[in-house]
Amino acid sequence: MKVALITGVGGQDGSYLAELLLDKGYQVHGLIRHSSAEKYKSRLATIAGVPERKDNFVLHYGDITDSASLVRMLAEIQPDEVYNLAAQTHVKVSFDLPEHTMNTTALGALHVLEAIRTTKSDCRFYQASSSEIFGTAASPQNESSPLEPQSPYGCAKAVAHLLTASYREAYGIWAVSGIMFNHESPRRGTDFVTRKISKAVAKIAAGEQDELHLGNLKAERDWGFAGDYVVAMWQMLQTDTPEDYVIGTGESHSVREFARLAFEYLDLNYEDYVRHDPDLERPAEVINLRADITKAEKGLGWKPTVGIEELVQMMVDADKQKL
Ligand code: F7E
Repeated sequence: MKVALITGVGGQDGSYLAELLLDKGYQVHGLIRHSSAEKYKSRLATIAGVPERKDNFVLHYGDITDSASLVRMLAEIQPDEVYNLAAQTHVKVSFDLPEHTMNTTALGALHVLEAIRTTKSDCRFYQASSSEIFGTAASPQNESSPLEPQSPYGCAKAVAHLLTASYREAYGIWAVSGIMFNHESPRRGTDFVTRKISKAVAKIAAGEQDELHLGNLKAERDWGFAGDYVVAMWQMLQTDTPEDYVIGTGESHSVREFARLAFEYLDLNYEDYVRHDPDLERPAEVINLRADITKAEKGLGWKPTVGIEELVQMMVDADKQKL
């Protein structure tokens, strides 16, 4: 039985990845911060409620800012695969909490890499890298695009990305970065724009909310379905040689367009409800991110299965049901 360790297992990606690996017959160990445990119980409910999954799933309280606990855990679990998904992942929050973001998102990755090195683990390591490392680089962005991050979060992810490559070169650790463009789902946190929109649309349609306040409506993102992206994470660790891959859909859409599609799905006109709020804008914005996934298509045989309209509808339907 293969053994995997997932940091950030209580997050959107962590919960989808844990399900995928459990269904493939892995024993999965998940690292979760004590303070997150209650909050993320609902995301892990699809594991707790299924005996075949639950029996092979072990939750550990821990933190990627605590390197000693990571060393102890690696020595004890002896995983075949380590997926580092834990981080402070909100870009706007990173402007308010730059040091915390660096400590978790950049140094957290370093702690995991150091733990692998010092325990002489021969595990394969996946680093959750992000399209935010490209920032203002011309789109479509691929594995060779320059790193031009525009936020403390983007900078922290760039450090983690470069450290992963450095540990691969310097110490021969089997380590890769998956450069993931935005990926969403009904499990997305409500402070990210897609879920903020889908939740608001459901509430407005039910007469429980009057307006939706948004920041930059012109920014364009490449939005895919998180369930597809965790498949790519796993595939990256099954290849013959450790290599980084860009993962996205190859299409970008503006925030305005996402909102329009979500409102239209419930026969509403977004212009009647969306209000621009400059306080929700960021000190620096990334205007267009669009993935060039040629390498992933060829090297992994990976393709997204959910388009923008299906994604919007899936999220609005889920929020309607939750109401
Ligand atoms: O913003 C604009 C905002 O916060 C998307 C994270 O998973 O993907 C995510 O980062 C766009 C931006 O995601 C609001 O200015 C307008 O242009 O949903 P978001 P993000 O910043 O793209 C990358 C790949 C990651 O790695 C990150 O961890 O939407 N926007 N109005 C707004 N954004 C938010 N959150 N809230 C608004 O009211």
